[in-house]
Amino acid sequence: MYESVPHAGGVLHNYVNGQFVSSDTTFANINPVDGSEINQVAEANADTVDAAVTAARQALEGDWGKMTLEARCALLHRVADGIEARFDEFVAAEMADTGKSFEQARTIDIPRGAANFRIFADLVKSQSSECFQTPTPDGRGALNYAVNKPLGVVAVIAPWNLPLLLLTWKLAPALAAGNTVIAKPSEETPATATLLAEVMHEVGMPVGVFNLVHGFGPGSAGEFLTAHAGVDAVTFTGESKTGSAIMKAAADGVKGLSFELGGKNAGIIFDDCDFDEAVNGTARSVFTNGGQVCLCTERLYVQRSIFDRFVEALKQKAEAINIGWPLDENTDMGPLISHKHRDKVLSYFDGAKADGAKVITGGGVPVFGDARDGGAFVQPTIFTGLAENARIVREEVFGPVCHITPFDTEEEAVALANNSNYGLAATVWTSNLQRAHRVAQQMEVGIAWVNTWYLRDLRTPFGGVKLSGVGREGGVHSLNFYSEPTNICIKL
Ligand code: NAD
Ligand code: 6OD
Repeated sequence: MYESVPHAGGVLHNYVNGQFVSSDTTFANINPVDGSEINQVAEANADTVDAAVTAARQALEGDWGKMTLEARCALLHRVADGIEARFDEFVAAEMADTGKSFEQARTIDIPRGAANFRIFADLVKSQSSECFQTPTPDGRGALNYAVNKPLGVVAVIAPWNLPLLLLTWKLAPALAAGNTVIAKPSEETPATATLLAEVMHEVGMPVGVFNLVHGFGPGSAGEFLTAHAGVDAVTFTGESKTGSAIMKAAADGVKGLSFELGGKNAGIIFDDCDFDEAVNGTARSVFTNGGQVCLCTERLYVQRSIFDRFVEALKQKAEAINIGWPLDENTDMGPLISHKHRDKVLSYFDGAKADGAKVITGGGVPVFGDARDGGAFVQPTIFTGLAENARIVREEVFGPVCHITPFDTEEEAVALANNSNYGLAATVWTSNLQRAHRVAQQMEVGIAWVNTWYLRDLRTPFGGVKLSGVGREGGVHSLNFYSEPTNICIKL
């Protein structure tokens, strides 16, 4: 498997001003399945980041700024073609960096990487602008309309859980709207972003339009970027506390910000639901990608009349999950992203037990008796019995775990679900149509699913309230964020 991973044993470079550039400092890229080193990564220093910002600024004023919308969109479709042409390499790289299953990388992560370019290349062609006929005292009137211009140089900072999907989710609309970008993937998952730089190069993206810098957050490429005076806007996906640090760094330049942050998402299961669908859907919403999706459900509220039956059914689902090698076609769940993250998740498990939780299943580390014992695996885990102020019920764990609490009335369920500092997503399971609308509309979140989870239409608004984010992306919301409308007022 490792022989087929692009750049295995080599060095992943930064991509600045149309060239792959190395660095005096490198760091190791580790495969979380067995703890082995995949390759080294060139860490961008402040000068490299500065060169990337300069290149991006120059590109705005060069060929890219002069390119027609049609030509820009055609180029973005060629980027999607380029990802698809090297599909197997992208899949192998994503699996090696994250340990996620072949099935997930093949059906979700990499296809969405290509789809993000296609949808925004198409949507931007129908981006509209406002137009008003304005009365004036002399009766002649005025015509007000707006033209959309790019924001300028945009920093795109991405997390490790869905590396290509989440990087391109912001990169594609930024480019479609005519901006130039500096992308910084997570230090944990540098590989598919590097392959993307190769694709950009191969399809002839004008020099400086797309730049890639590798590194960490504080004191490294992330901080150099967010504090750089030449960056006009920062679009970020990651932890809420990182969002707060970026907001402070970006304050001096009064930069535009779009944040998709953490979640502590609730699932409400009413006793009138389709029981099997609710169990299957909830298992998916808790354990997909090892629980490392910001939209995953970590708090479950189940109506008391079906509580014991539901807990038992979800336990059986959790225990049937195959944990293992990414390439094994039977694998449902891989390791967590790193040993450091596993330590954090396990500390939440220990805290829950110390707080008196009942362990329904899991709560520890699986033992394989092979090289996977060097990996960052944890067991799918379910707890019950804790009060709502317990740490594991309040804080985002970002692992394959949920806590289940019974409720009696609809009002109680709504209050419990909304009792959170976060507000990203909620899931409601019910067969009662009126209740579905009533409850979904009361959820204090950016997205509420009813009888499904993570069903996406990329044109819809996506984001969070409270600690879960600032602004909305998706469809026209993305294009609006990455555009600067200028109002033209013409006296008639
Ligand atoms: P993270 O915040 O640790 O890191 C995200 C990115 O920010 C990385 O590229 C990192 O290097 C960079 N970074 C870290 N500190 C920085 C700083 N001070 N300045 C500039 N850049 C900095 O997040 P993570 O651990 O990679 O991802 C997991 C988190 O992301 C979870 O909290 C999850 O909920 C959240 N997330 C949210 C969404 C969403 O759409 N709302 C999607 C995916 C992940
Ligand atoms: O599907 C998406 O567009 C998206 N932004 C998903 C976020 C997942 C969080 O981990």
